[in-house]
Amino acid sequence: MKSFLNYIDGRFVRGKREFADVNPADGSVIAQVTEADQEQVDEAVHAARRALRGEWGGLTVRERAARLHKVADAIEKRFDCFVQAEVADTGKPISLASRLDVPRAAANFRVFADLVKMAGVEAFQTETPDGKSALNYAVRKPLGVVGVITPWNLPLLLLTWKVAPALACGNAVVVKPSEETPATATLLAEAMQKAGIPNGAYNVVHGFGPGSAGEFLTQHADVNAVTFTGESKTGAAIMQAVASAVKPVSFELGGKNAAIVFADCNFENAVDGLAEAVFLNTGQVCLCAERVYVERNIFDRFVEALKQKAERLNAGWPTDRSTELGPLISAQHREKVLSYYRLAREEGAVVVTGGGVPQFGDGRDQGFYVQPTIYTGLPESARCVKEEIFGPVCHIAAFDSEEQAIAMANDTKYGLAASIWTSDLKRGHRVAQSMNVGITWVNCWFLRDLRTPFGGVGLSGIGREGGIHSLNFYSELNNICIQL
Ligand code: NAD
Ligand code: 6OD
Repeated sequence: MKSFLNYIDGRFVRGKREFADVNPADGSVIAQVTEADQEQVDEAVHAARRALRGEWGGLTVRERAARLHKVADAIEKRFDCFVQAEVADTGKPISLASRLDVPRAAANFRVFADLVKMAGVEAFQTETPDGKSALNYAVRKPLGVVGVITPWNLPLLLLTWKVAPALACGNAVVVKPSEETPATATLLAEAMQKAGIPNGAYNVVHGFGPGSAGEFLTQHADVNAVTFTGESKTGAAIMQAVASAVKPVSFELGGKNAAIVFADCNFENAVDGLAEAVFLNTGQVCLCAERVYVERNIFDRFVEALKQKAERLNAGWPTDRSTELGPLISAQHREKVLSYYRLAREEGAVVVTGGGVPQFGDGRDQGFYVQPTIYTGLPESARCVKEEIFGPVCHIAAFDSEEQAIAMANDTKYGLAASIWTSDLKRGHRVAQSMNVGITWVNCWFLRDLRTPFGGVGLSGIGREGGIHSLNFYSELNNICIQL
């Protein structure tokens, strides 16, 4: 049986306790994972601090960027290994891991390696009241040791989305991947070694949140900043943990994202786009649309078309290249999603399709699959319309005017992403600008340019990452003022 170990100061080390890593496709145990205790988290943080004082801290920006390109090379060299590990851990279809997760991991390193070399400094020539002048300029310095805590839905993509800019800015990191998906963060340690990233610059501690590695890391006195992706309530707990030390945080949290489909849209494009936006990764993407608002005169046609798409999704084995829909991540998460399926019925939903568990007659029946599900007929106040479910499910409601659609879409405590489907460009701009979210797509969804700001408002997060926004979070600016 495979073991996933902690990676501290350039060495793979075992902890005192272990937990099981489960394949969500059939419930089998695929590896044992070592759990980092307080002492090992301490060691990892101290190793990171030493790296900052040692070879890693002494590299120039250009040298750091060159090493990050080598990390990307090392990921690409072991592409299949990373894909297989991600598929086994998450149950996501191999086609998805091959086209999204692993290529994006390599791209994260390349993009931030290139961006950091181009990041300039601000400078101002200042006239003083007494007629003298001064030059102000800012220099970028690393924050220090950054704690990186990530979820299970896009494990490698989301981990490298934070690790790459943090390292590019000269920080050392201690990462705590999700307990559900320990594999690729561990494989990444091997890629770091191959790429010549000095010992201590990248450390991995495995474990859980409260009372385990996650909490030990966020509460550690020598961690300078915490960057976190996960549930909003976990973000709130981490915020409390770092409050007394006033540590900077970057939070990418949950969502209850809306899509607005106008009657003038390209119908086929909108249906294809929404099929992706609702069901990709079995709905386990923070950007997925769980609330779909459709203009009344195309409502029935749209609901029928999306139903056809949902019913044709191939829920195969994740390792099969033709599979389109994998299982949910765990038995516990499946129970949460099924509890919302039950609640939707209690709240009076019309079940357009799905709402249960598929039967396969093979090992997948021991896995964590659910049916892709579409509801209509719920009031906007229903819990299923208000709360993040994080499964392959959406509620579709009709609207009669642009104003009404905007009001319905914005009636949420979350504010991560929205998508607008229309052929009227002016309306596209107008509605997009009125969305209370961090990211709005028009006639597309999850189309990413890594230089753009990414993040949410309200319960969906604090701060923006991406491009210069990542560089700004992962560095401190020291303004220097020189009297001329
Ligand atoms: P989660 O919050 O349960 O766990 C995320 C990570 O935090 C895990 O590594 C976990 O071990 C750790 N953790 C849990 N409690 C902790 C604590 N008290 N202190 C320190 N660490 C702790 O989230 P999840 O279930 O893994 O992921 C799904 C959630 O993540 C969804 O809500 C989804 O919307 C959100 N998400 C958001 C984004 C985004 O970019 N906004 C991206 C992906 C996922
Ligand atoms: O594409 C990204 O950079 C990103 N952070 C995606 C987040 C997806 C949420 O599950």
